Amino acid sequence: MAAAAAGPFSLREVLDAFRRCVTEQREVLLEPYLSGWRGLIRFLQSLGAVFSFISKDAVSKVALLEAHRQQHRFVSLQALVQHELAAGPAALRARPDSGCRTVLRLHRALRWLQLFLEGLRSGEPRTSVLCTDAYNASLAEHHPWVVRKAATVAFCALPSRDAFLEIMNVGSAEEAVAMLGEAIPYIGDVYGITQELFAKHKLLDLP
Ligand code: 1PZ
Repeated sequence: MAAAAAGPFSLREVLDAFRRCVTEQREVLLEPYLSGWRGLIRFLQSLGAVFSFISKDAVSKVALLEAHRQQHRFVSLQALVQHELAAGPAALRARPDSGCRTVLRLHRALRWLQLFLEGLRSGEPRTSVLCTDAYNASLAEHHPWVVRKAATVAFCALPSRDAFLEIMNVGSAEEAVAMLGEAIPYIGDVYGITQELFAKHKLLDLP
C-alpha cells in the first residue's frame, strides 16, 4: 500500500482494488472499495482544477464512509447496510449522513465509470462525447440542472483519448486498452452486487 502510493500513480491500482472487492460469498469489501475510490479521485485530481468540484464531493463521501467503516468496524457493504437498516427504514431515510445514501451516490458514479471506460475502450476518440453519453445514461437523472450544466462544461476540458490512455500510466495505448478490458468486468461485478443489495432493501431512491 505505502509502496504503491510512493511511486507514480497508475490506474492499475484502481483495477487491483476493485479486483479485491468481491469475496467468494459475493460480499463487497469496504476497504478495497474505498481504496479504489481514492485512486479514482487522485486520477481525477490530476486532470486539473476544472474537475475539483467533482473530486471535492467524492472526497467528502469517501471520508464519511471511511469514518463509518472505522467507527463500526464494518468489513463489507452488506454489514453497513444491515447495521443502518436495523434502525428502521424511516430513520434511515431521514439521515443525510447515512452510509447507505452516501454509497448510493458513489454507486451511481460507478455506473458512469463503467460506461465511460467501455466507451474509451471502444475507440471513440472524442472523450467529451463519451463522458457526456455515459453521464446522461447514469448520473444525470439524479442531478439538478445546475450540476448537470457544470458537469457538461467540465467534460469539454477532458484530454483526448490518446492523452487519456497515456496518463492512466499503465504502458502503451494497447496495454491501457487491455487493462480497461480487464478492469471493466470487476467494476461491473461490484456495481451489480450493490445494485441487487440496494434493490432488495428498497434503498435505490434514498434522499
Ligand atoms: C474523467 C472525468 C470525470 C467526470 C466525472 C463524471 C461525474 C460527474 C459528476 C458531477 C458531480 C458534481 C458534484 C456534486 C454532486 C453531488 O450533488 C452528487 C449528489 O450527492 P448529494 O448532493 O446528494 O450528496 N454527487 C454525486 O453524484 C457523486 C459524484 C461522484 C463523482 C465521482 C467521479 C469519479 C470520476 C473518476 C474519474 C476517473
